[in-house]
Amino acid sequence: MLERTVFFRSVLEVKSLPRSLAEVVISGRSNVGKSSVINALCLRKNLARISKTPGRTKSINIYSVSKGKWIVDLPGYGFAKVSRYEKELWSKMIESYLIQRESKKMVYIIIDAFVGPTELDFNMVDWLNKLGGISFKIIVNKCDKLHQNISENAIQVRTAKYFDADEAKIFVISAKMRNGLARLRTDVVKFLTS
Ligand SMILES: Nc1nc2c(ncn2[C@@H]2O[C@H](COP(=O)(O)OP(=O)(O)OP(=O)(O)O)[C@@H](O)[C@H]2O)c(=O)[nH]1
Ligand SMILES: [Mg+2]
Repeated sequence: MLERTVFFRSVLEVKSLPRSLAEVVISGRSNVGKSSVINALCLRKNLARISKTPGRTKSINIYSVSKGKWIVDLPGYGFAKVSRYEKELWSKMIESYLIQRESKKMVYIIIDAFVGPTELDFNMVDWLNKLGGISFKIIVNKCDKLHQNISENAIQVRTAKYFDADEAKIFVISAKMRNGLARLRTDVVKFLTS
């Protein structure tokens, strides 16, 4: 189902978005691999633009899986090398998206396997928990950067503990090597078809 995904549009204003039937959201720190994960999920190379320089995805980029069924690529949070004004603009965009879009079914927060969860990731999870009513799951990306002798299961268990979350809500993947994607794909498709 995800193979036929096409770029839909890029927006700076949440208000300018039309209604949709269902949306899954990809969120995470700048450079963590949000766009790469979307490409990997959709079995594509260049659907979502991968940044050589972090902080590239400055707008909300929307990909249409089928009519009204979207994968949403949010701008990355916490990129150091932009002005405070720009940072605030991005966080406002992320927040208003998360607050306003009623058709979002799941927010996937990507964290970096090598770096581990950062304060910004914990802040995001705290914020979502406090807001309430927004379901989220965690994707641990860039697992190819870890030692081979750490099992995916161990990463899953550890990450669940960090975020005080159910292990079933953790996905351990490498967008680069295209590992661990089957379970994630099934999950995404479920939210876009139910
Ligand atoms: N080793 C490794 N590198 C990865 C993986 N996924 C993404 N990258 C690299 O990480 C960098 C950032 O990837 P993007 O997909 O552009 O990340 P992003 O989160 O969309 O970045 P912004 O849009 O700038 O916030 C690129 O150089 C990717 O090639 C992975 O699974 N393993
Ligand atoms: Mg990106």
